[in-house]
Amino acid sequence: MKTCHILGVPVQTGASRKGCIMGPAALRTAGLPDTLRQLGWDVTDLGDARPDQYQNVNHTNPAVHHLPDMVAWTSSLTRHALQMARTCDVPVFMGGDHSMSAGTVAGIAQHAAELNQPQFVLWLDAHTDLHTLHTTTSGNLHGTPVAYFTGQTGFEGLPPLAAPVDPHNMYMMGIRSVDPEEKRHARDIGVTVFDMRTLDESGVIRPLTHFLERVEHAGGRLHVSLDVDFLDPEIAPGGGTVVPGGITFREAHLIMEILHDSGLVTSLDLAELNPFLDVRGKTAHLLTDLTASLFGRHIL
Ligand SMILES: [Mn+2]
Repeated sequence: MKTCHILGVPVQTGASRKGCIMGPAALRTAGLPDTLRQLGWDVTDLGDARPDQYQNVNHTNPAVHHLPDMVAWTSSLTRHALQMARTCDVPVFMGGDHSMSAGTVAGIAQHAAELNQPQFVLWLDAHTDLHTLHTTTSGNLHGTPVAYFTGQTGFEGLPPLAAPVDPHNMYMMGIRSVDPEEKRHARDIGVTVFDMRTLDESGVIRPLTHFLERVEHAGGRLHVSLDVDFLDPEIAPGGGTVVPGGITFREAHLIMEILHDSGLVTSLDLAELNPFLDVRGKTAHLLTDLTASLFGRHIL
């Protein structure tokens, strides 16, 4: 039986709106752990992580806020993710705002390096989250994890990375809200971005299949990071940074089923669920159902 360890990550200080702290509780209420058990997985819910000891860290960019929180969460989550990756088949991280991924991906990538396998990341999000501490104008640090875990400069105060993810192994889908600095950065470092126009024109299957072939060919490990705002706000209202024109219900399930069929996914983030903004648990249920599709349930 394949094993899955689930960790709650109640972090909300990377976002401008409070509420993501309730994300893990909402996903448990929606039945995520039991849903995976019913699919034949050996599931262990590790409970919620806590941040490490806070340290006084400042930054020259006055917009940056809650940097000590991000530092404390990143060091804690890097350690947890590494340990989970060593001890189960597929770790799942229930957020929490997307700043969580600075730590989860850092730890996951460290494990891939131990195995001498390349780490790939599929970033499913309306945003590229490619700001550094210097380029962010909002100061919301959930807009920075990709730049951090791919080893970009501009993260003074954050833990040094054991194994940065090669930007050429980063694929992004669903992107439709990008700041000019991020656009330049994505091009410069070689991240592959399938924006909504590309997906409208070609559908989701071709770019995804192309990416999965690359992962398989390289003998890579694949982390999937799913942000609520990847999805259209009509079906997923429970996020603080929703953008119209997102992925539909059918597209989202199709993506998860293709990912499952590939057998390549080795870890998962569920980010940015804000139950305070959700409508009767709709988004928590959708994330649970999408995770079920990724773990082997076929519904369409
Ligand atoms: Mn995000």
